[in-house]
Amino acid sequence: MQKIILAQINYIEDHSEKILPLGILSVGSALKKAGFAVEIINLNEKEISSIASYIAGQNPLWVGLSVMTGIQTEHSALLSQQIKAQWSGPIVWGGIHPSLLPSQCLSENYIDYVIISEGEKTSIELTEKLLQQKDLSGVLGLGYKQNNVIKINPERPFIQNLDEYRLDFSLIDLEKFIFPLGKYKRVIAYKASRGCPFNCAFCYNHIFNKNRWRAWSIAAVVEDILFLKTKYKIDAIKFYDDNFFVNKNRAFEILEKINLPSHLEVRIDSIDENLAQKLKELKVFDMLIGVESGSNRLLEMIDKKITVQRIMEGVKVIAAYDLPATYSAIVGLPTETKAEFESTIDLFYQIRKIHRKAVFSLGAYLPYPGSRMYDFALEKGFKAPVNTLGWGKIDRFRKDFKSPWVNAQKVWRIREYFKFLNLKLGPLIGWFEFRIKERFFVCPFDIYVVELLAGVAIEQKGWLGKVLRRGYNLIKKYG
Ligand code: B12
Repeated sequence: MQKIILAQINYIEDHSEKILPLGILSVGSALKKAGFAVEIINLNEKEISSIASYIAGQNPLWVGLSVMTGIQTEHSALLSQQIKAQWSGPIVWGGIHPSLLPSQCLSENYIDYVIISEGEKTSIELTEKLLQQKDLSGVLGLGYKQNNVIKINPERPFIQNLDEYRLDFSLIDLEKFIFPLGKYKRVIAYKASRGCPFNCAFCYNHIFNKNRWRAWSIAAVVEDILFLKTKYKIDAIKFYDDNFFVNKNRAFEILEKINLPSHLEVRIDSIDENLAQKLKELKVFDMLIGVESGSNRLLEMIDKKITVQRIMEGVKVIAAYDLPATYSAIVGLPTETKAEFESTIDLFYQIRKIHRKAVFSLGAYLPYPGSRMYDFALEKGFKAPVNTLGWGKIDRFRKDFKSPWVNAQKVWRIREYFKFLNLKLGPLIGWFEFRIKERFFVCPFDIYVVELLAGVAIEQKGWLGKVLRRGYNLIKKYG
C-alpha cells in the first residue's frame, strides 16, 4: 500500500522542533485508524532539500504539509516546489494558513489540495476518493483544482465527538518531543480542547473555530497523560489549548487526576482568589495571559472583554499567591495613538512593580485574514501580501516586520529589554529597568551583548549577525 507522508517544518530559531507536531499527528492518527499507512516527518528548514528528495523517492499516495502563517509558509512553499520538481503526485496543504486563504494557496502551482480547518475526516475522505479516482465535489472542507478552476467545497461541520479522534503516539518517536522547561526536565506538549467561546477581533478563532469550544473527555485526556507519565516519565506538561479554563471544573479534574505541574493559558478575568488558590495547589508552573493592551479604548476595539482595572486586579491576586505568569500584549493596533502605545509599555511596567516573577511578551499586530478586524486593518492601510511566498515573509515577532501603525524595530527592542528582566543578570537588570522606565531605546548595543552572552536567539542579519553567531558558537565551544 502506498503511504501518506505528513510533514511539518520547524524554524530553527523558534526552537520548536521539540514541540509535538499535534496537527499532523492528529491527522495521521485518524488516517491510520481508517486503515492507511502514514509516515510523519518533523523537519527543520535546513533539511528541506534532502527531505524533498526523500519524499519524491518514496512516491507516496499524497504528501501533506502543516502550515502556519509566517516563515513556515515560506519554508513549506520551498519544500513543495522542490518536491514538485522531482515528483508529480498530489501535494496537500493543511493547517491555519491554507484554512484562512484557501484560494490564494490553490493558485500556486505547487499546491494541489487544501484542507480547511479540522483535517481528520477530510483527509480520510480525500484519500478514499483519490484511490477510487472519484469526484471530489462532495468532500466537505476540501479545496482543489479542476481544469485549472479553483473549487472550494462547503465547510465541514466540526467533529461531534473528539474522543473518536485520539492521538496515536506510536506514529512518532515521542522521546524526540520531550524537552526541558524551567526546572522540569521532561516536558511534553498536549492539547485537551479546541477553540474558544470568546471572539477577540484579532484572533484566528473567529474563522477557524467559529468561536466554538470542543473538548476531549476528561477520561481520554487523563488516560493519554498518565500513559506519557508512566511510559515516558514526563515530569510536567505544556497545554496548547486556545482556552484551557472554559469549563473550570473539567480543567481542575484533569489537573487533579494527572497530578503533574502544568503550563497553560488563562484569561485574566477568570482570575480570582479561588482560582489562584486552585492553580497553586494544582502545581501550575507557568500561565500565558493575553492582557493585550494598556488602553481601555483598544481593549474595547479588539473586543477582549477586559479593562485595565480588571487586569490589575488579576495581577494583584496572582502576585499575592506567588504564581508565575507570562503576560503578552499587542502594540501597533490600527488607530493606536502614541499615548496608547505608551500605556501598554506602562502596563507592563506597572505589572512588574507588583508581580516580580512576571515575564513579558510584546508583539506588533499582524492582521490575519478571516479575523474580525482584518477588513478594518486593510481600510487603515495594511497592505496584504498577494501570494503565499509574500505571507511567508511577514512575521510579527521579527524586527524586519513592517507595520503601518508601529515601528516594529522599536517593538523588538522593547520586547528584548523586558525579556532580559527575567535573566540572571545581576546589577544589569537595573540598567534595563532604567531603559524601560525612561523609554530610552536608542543605541541597543546591550541587546547584542546580552544575546551573545546568554545565547538568546540571534536573528541579526548581515555581517553583525555573522559575527555575533560566530562569537556565540565560540563561547559555547570553549566557554
Ligand atoms: C504550538 C503552536 C506554535 C508552535 C508550533 C510548534 C510545533 N512544532 O507544532 C510554535 C511556537 C513554533 C508557534 C509559532 C508561531 N505561531 Co503558533 N501556535 C501554536 C498553537 C498554540 C498550537 C498549534 C497546534 O498544535 N494545534 C493543534 C492541532 C491539532 O491543531 P491544528 O494545528 O490547527 O491542526 C488541525 C488543522 O489545522 C488541520 N491540520 C493541521 N495541519 C495539517 C496538515 C495537513 C496535511 C492536513 C490535511 C490538515 C492539517 O488538522 C488538524 C487537526 O484537526 C496555536 C494555537 C492553538 N491553540 O491551536 C498557535 C497558532 C497556530 N500560532 C499562531 C501564530 C501567530 C504563531 C507565530 C506567528 C507566533 C505567534 N504566536 O504570534 C509563530 C509563527 C510560526 C512561524 N515561525 O512561522 C497563530 C496562527 C496564526 C496563523 N494565521 O497561522 C495561532 C493560531 C495562535 C493564535 N491564536 O494566534 N506556534
